[in-house]
Amino acid sequence: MKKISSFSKSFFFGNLLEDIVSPYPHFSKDEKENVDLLFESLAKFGKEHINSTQIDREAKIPEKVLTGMKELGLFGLIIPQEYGGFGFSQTAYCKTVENFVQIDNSCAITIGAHQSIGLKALLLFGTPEQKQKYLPKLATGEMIAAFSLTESGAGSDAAGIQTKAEFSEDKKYYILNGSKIWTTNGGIASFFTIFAKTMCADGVERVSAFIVTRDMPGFSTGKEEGKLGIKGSSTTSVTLTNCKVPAENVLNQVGYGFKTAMEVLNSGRLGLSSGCLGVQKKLIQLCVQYAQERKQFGKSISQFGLIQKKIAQMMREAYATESLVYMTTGLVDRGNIDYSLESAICKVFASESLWRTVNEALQICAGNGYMKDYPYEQLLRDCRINMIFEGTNEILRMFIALSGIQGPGERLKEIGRALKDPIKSVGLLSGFAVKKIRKSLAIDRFKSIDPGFKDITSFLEEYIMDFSSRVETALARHGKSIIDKQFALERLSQMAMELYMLTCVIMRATDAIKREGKDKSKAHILISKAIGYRCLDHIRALLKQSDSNDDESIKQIAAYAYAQKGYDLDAV
Ligand code: MYA
Repeated sequence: MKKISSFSKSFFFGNLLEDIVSPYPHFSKDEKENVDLLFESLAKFGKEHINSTQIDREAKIPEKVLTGMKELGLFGLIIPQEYGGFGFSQTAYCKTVENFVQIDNSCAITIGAHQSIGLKALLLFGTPEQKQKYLPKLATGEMIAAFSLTESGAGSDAAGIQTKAEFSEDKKYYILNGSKIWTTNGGIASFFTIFAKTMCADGVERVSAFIVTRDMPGFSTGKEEGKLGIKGSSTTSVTLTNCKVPAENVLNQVGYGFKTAMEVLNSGRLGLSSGCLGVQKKLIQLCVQYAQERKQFGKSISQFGLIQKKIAQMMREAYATESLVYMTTGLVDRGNIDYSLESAICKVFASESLWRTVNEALQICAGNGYMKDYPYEQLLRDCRINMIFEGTNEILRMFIALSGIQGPGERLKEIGRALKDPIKSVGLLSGFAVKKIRKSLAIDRFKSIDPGFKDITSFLEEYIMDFSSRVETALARHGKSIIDKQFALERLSQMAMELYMLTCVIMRATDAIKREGKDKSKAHILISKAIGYRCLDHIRALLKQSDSNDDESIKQIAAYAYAQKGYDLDAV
């Protein structure tokens, strides 16, 4: 079945597919009750058994904590009930991750890597036999799962992996050779989703995905890596030396491994984003308490404008992240919607807003924030990785822009071809011309947003059009070489991010007003408007930079540093 197109990709054409994002999604009542019940047990378990400082110091999750997590069912959150899991939706899963990170990041990463990515390909693409064989054990945590894609020479360039899988002569096995690095859960997992290149029937090498278990001959994992943060989570290399993997352990079809990995990461990035949101909420709570208790110059520091500014910023960041994340998990739960771009947006936005938040939190607590007696320095170390793993934010920015412009690019190519043969293509060209004229006369308008946001939406609607015309200009200017124009792509992806974020924020605030009335939604209105005005300023600046920027000087400065092998301009 053809997927419903992506809401954010439609911006690149100047279209507003409002029906996809309206109304703002919600939990079902039953699921909310289940999630709330789990939170209660989770909070109690965390209080009694999880010592986050100790986990960080010893760089290990104690065995009894892992056992407790298994008993609570945390390894089976997304596994269907028929296989012994909770069968949570994407929204319920993300809400659980959001809560669990507030207890400990390493523990949350462990269940996150298990479900967001470790067993996700099995869930999405496994055969009934594969599911029957592994899911019950994965649901109880008897088997822990890991996802092994990255290699020393293939990080962001995931398609560049060198691990090979050769079909055995008797056609019963694939023989895997190669090594993977930085596999989360590597040291504790016994179920691995491993990606390797296979020769396909047409003589072309392509990536395939395999279920590999620890007991297979030729499989081994390396020592635990020492890390900056999330120290309790396990990270190791994986080595495959003539590792015999039964032919029936191929996940999805042979040669479809790259797409499989990308689909897994699309949903994995949402788990990570909800984790970032959870830490933001925890930091706000800690900082508000600290600021209200700490006295300087005879009064509570919470009364100082510069502290209020930081707290307000943290509130805006959390509200924006939350609106983005749960809009997007709602898209996943509706099914059959392309959300690849939206999940990348969530990951980039959530990890960067958490980074800004943890930085400000440490600053509010100043000297205390820097000390190990307080939780901030550990949280700062723990959350740095979010901008790196599951796709660096840089590569995801390129992905957002390039996959967005693919549509308009193909459309322009089509128009270009049609112009060469205008007589035959009269239908296409007149359709295009009509659309262009229609667009210049009437831009798509939001229909379901509360009228109180008119001052924001009228600009937003205009900027969606301006954005699409910048896309067209960039494509016309650079053609195919747009792929290498990273400054231009970064601006386009940032604009797409801001447009989607602002849409999610006002949809959510509108929903609050509809459900609770204006009086009870004052906080929603206040925060969403504050986000809106800032966001419009950012978009305005980005539109301006599309025409006038310092791209050339950036390139020249970098070239100078490369030529001098560093900084050679001593002042004295
Ligand atoms: S796991 C490792 C993470 N690694 C990455 O994320 C790798 C990043 N690289 C990439 O994603 C790809 O290589 C990129 C494409 C995007 C650069 N959905 O020619 P292409 C299709 C659907 O663009 P490339 C880790 O870190 C595309 O349309 N399809 O490919 C674990 C095309 O199809 P077609 C997609 O230039 C951390 C084809 O693929 C997507 O080579 C543990 C080729 O595309 C997509 N997204 O590279 C985390 N992308 O041929 C634990 C591409 O049909 C977290 N395609 O046109 C736990 C969380 C919980 C706690 C949180 C606590 C805070």
